[in-house]
Amino acid sequence: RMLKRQMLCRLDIDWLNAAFLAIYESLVPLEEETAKQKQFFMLLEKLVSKEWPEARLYLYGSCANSFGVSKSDIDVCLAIEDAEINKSEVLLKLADILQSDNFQNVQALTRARVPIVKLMEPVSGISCDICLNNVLAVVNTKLLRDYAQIDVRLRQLAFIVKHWAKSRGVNATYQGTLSSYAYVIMCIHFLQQRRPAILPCLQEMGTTYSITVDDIQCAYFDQVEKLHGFGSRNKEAIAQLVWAFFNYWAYRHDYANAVISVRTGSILSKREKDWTRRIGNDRHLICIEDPFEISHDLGRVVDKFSIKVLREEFERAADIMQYDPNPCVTLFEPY
Ligand code: 3AT
Ligand code: MG
Repeated sequence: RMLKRQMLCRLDIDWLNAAFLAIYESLVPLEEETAKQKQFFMLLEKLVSKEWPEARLYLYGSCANSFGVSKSDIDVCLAIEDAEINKSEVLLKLADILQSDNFQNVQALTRARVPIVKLMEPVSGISCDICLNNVLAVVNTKLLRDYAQIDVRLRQLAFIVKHWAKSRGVNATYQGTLSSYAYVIMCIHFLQQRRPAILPCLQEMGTTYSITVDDIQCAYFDQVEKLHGFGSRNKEAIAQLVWAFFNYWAYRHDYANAVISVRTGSILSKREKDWTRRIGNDRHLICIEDPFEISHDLGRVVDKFSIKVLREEFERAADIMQYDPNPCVTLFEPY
C-alpha cells in the first residue's frame, strides 16, 4: 500500500514538473522574434552612429538578460562618454532622428524619473525604450545573463515567478510591488541558498570581469562556462523549486530583520545595512540588496499597503503549491 502511494506521488510530481516546463517553454521567445529584435537594434545602431560616431548602443533588461518572455519590450541604452552633454537635448535630437527615419509613435519623455525616448514599430509590434548613459543597468544585465548560463533551473524558476507576478498584478513598481529585476534577484538568491547550492556567488569568486561605473566597482567571476554542472548535486526539479520559493517568501523569510544579498550569497541583517527605519520614502519592508548599488534596496518601492498584498500573494501561491490539485492553473489565475 505504502509503495503504491509513493509511486503515485512520484507520478504526481513528474506530471507537475512536466506541466511547469510546458509553461516555461511556452513563454520562451521564438528564435524568429529574437532575430527581429536584433535587426531592429542594428538599424538603431546605424542611425545613432551617424549622429554620434563615438557613442555606443547597448541592449539591457529582459531582451538581453535571458529572462525575457515572448513579446517583451526592448530596453536600449545610449552611452555617450562626453560629460558635457545635455541629456534632454540628446534625447530630443534622438527622437527627431528616429521620427525622420519613419519610426512611428516616437516620444521623448525628458521629464520622467528616468528620461527616455519611446517608440513603437507598427509592423513588427516591437516597442522600445531608449535611455541615456544607464551603464549600471547594462552591467547588471550581464550579471543576470551570466547567472542564467550556470543552471537552466534559474531561467525556469524566474520565468514561472515573473509569469505569476504579472498574472497576479504584483509586478508594478508604481503600485508598490516589485520589478521583474527584483524578482530575478530573489530567484538567484534562493538558488544560492539551496542545499546543495544550485548557484554559486559570482561576486565572491576570483574576479575575471571588472568595470567601474559611476564610481561603483562592479567585479565578479564571469567565466561561467567553467561552472557548468555546478548545481548537479542538487536534483530538485522545477515543481519542487517553485514550491520552496513561495514557501520561503510566505513563511520562512524574516521580514523584520533580514536582507537578501546576491552579492555575498547570504542573508545580511537590516541593522548592519542601517535599513532599520524609514528614511524619506525608503521603508525597507522587504529588503533586497542590489548586487552593485549596495546602498540600494530593490524593495524600497514597497509600502505598508503593498507589503500586505505581496505577502498575501506569496502565501496564496505557497498554499496552492501545497494543496491545490492543479497548481499550474490556479497559480496564474488573474486577480
Ligand atoms: P520585463 O520583462 O520588461 O518585465 P526586465 O528584465 O526588462 O523585465 P525591468 O523592466 O524591471 O526588467 O527593468 C529593465 C532593466 O533595468 C533591468 C535592469 O537591468 C534594470 N533595472 C530595473 N530596475 C532596476 C533597479 N531598481 N536598480 C537597478 N537596475 C534596475
Ligand atoms: Mg523591460
